[in-house]
Amino acid sequence: MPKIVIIGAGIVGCSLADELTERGYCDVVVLEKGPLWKPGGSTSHAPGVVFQANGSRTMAQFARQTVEKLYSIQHNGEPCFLKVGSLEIATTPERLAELHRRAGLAQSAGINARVIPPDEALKLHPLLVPDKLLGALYVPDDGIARAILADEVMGERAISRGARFVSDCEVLAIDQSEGRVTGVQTTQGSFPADIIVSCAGIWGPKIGAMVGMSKALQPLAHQLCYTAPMPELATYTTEAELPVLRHQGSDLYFKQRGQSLAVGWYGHKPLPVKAENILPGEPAGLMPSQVPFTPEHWKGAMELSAEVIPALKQAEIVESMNGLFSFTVDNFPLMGEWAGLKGFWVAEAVWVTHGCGVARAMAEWIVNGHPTLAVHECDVNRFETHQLGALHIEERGAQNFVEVYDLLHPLQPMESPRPIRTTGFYPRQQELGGFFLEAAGYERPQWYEANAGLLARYDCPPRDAWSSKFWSPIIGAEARAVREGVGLFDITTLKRIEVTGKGALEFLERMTTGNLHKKPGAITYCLLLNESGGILSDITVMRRGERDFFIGVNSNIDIHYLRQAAPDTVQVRDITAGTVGLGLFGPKAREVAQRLTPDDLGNEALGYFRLKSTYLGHVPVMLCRLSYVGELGYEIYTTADLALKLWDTLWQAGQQYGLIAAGRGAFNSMRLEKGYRSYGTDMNSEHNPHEAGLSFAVRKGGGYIGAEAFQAIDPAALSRRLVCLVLENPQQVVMGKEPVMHQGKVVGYLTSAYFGYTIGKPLAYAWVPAALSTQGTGLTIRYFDQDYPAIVGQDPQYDPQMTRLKS
Ligand code: FAD
Ligand code: THG
Repeated sequence: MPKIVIIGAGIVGCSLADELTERGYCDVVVLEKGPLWKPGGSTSHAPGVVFQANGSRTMAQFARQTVEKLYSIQHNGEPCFLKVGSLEIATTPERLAELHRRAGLAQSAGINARVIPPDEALKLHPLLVPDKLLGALYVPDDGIARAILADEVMGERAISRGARFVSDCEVLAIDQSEGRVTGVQTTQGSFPADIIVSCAGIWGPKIGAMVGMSKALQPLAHQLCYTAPMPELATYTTEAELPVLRHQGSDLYFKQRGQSLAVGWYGHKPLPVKAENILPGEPAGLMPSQVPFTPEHWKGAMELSAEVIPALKQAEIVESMNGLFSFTVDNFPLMGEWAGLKGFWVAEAVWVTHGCGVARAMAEWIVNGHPTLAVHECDVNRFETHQLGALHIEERGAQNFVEVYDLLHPLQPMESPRPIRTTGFYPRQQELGGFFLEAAGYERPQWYEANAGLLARYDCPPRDAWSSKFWSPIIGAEARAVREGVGLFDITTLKRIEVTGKGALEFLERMTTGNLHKKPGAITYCLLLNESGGILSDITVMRRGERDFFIGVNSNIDIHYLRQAAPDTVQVRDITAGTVGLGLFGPKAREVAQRLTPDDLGNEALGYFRLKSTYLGHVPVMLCRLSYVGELGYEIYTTADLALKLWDTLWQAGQQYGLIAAGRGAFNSMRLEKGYRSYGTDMNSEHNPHEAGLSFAVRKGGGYIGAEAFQAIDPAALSRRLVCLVLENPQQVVMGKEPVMHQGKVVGYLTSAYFGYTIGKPLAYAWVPAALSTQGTGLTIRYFDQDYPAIVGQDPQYDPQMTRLKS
């Protein structure tokens, strides 16, 4: 059994000790620099307000598990969770619409949530202003976590199973040898460890620095005040009965504490603090995770509060704090084993709300090799290098603080700092009027204004105001023009690696489901599975030479996953930034490319899923005959220095064929029509290849990770499936993630959604129960407060015979 050291006894550390010892991993020591059970971290003063609704299914599940766990454990006979419910209130029509959208997100994650009228909200919370409310989002199972008490209960339970908690013990250094952790040095001597889990919250960057790890986590101060007992609350005798409240429109939240109210405020400017400057108890009386209250930043909070809770006009503030907690560059926590040091794990930037769920996933990960829930959004190894710079972490962290309650469109990019990464095609894309969104830090055109003229040829149905954001009808025109002619797509953001060296083939055959024993020049679409047969990624493996593979992967997580498993003779190299890619797709793609090379590009010479190294004009390229948009054509790769030359070469050759530059919008629409899954959106580690419709990508026989589990699955007895839904009304466009209903009940949720411009209908992929997955089944999609009818359709909708691709 491994020796495990947990750093920090906040909600995450205590819950993790509980979950590990429950699974029989009892050689656990929790080191805490403060006193138990109120050591002075963020958990020690958090009001513990829990709202489960979240745009991420995984985060919502973490919250649901936290509520269930805290509600089930008792401190002196009382549950550690007060299920008082929550209300998010709307005072504007825009916010009311947003609450409908949030209700949908919550429902699709299995959380009981509904929008209620003002009178119902007033009954639940009589202090609310009667005349300004338009409605509220009500989640009956939300409430208040009694986090410190829960820490004690979970900690004592872990101790009863053999864990040790050492208080007043500060970790000062991490010991390592040959790329593995071996233990920690503390103010109370050294502790050996095979596994160290840093649950240090806002001090996470400081612990990271001990091993040379930069953590994308920014501590920020946040203001919270408590009122004196209020006469309006005089009749309440328990800790809390009123639902917790959010008034996002004014950056406020509220909870009851007996006869007082707590008022939390995000309306002030961001107040970042450096982790290394967070010192214990300075000035005296403050917890280490607090900095002195700054009344100038509180200005306006009470006036805005009184607009929705009039009783607060007279209320006196008796306790006030600037409390520190963590923000990250993308709002997700940091979880998992850091790729830079074996045995060094992290569980940080976690709210109380998600604490127990995160801890459970961490324990499963450590004990079983992978968690039950999909954690790719939270993986500590997900970041691009540029995201790990101090300036970036501070700027994006601060921006996420500002936007914490903002009404954000799912496609909305941050405005600053941008641009960060640009491909060599950027100047040309700007000349063509590219409308850019950000992808992995790269500027990536969504469409090109230069194609506006195509609208005369291709009409495009109108959309509602929400789905029209970050969208243009030009997207539709581009998609159709590519299907009829040829388009140029920038596919540089697709991650690329090289796997080379002695044993590369055997290594990849173990790691992937592909049959890779093919002659150089072959391309194979295959999967990475975990031991339980869950999908970790879908990739394309291009065999360039006997021991030379070029692989298109989905994320940095894939790269670290392959690298950590590679034997010493096999090199895994990320070549994304050093190379660029263009997709030349459409029925005329071959004619364009053929003008640029004397090599025969005919179907016999360079068939579907084959690659060729050649020159297009002056530019050395790798031509790969595959297409995520489902048309004849090539992915074309070259080195970054030749980007502009490649673009210009293709552009010139394409003019007589009507070549257009096409953006990501058209790309997505075409991908969805062709039914190609997008990892992380359509499927993830919670799904097996049969359910996801990807069993064709798994080779017969075994020898790959996950084979036993995969072979044990009965494809005739699946409980759910990924299906293609077709909406009949062309004006009913949805965005993805909405709940799917059947006979008034939520039965599933959408993954990707887009308008299919060639088939002329909106499309959406969705996870639904197997019993509702047969073609022709009628379902409804809840979009804001509307029900849109949809039918399970053929998958894929476009070119199921593959005639376009293979000709
Ligand atoms: P912590 O509770 O900070 O625990 C980390 C522990 O690590 C600390 O006890 C620390 O002493 C210890 N440690 C650090 N370095 C070392 C070292 N070198 N050696 C030994 N020990 C070390 N979240 C919600 O979900 N709902 C809310 O309503 C809410 N409100 C909040 C209001 C305020 C004012 C603040 C500041 C935060 C709020 N949060 C809320 C956020 C929440 O409090 C935190 O995200 C959460 O408590 C973090 O838990 P943790 O276990 O990761 O960290
Ligand atoms: N291009 C490359 N690599 C990639 C992607 C890509 N890796 C990550 C991601 N995208 C993988 N996704 C897909 C999805 C489908 C296909 C390729 C990559 C594809 N599928 C064929 C099909 O299902 O019809 C496979 C046919 C076959 O196996 O013969 O083309 O966009 N380089």
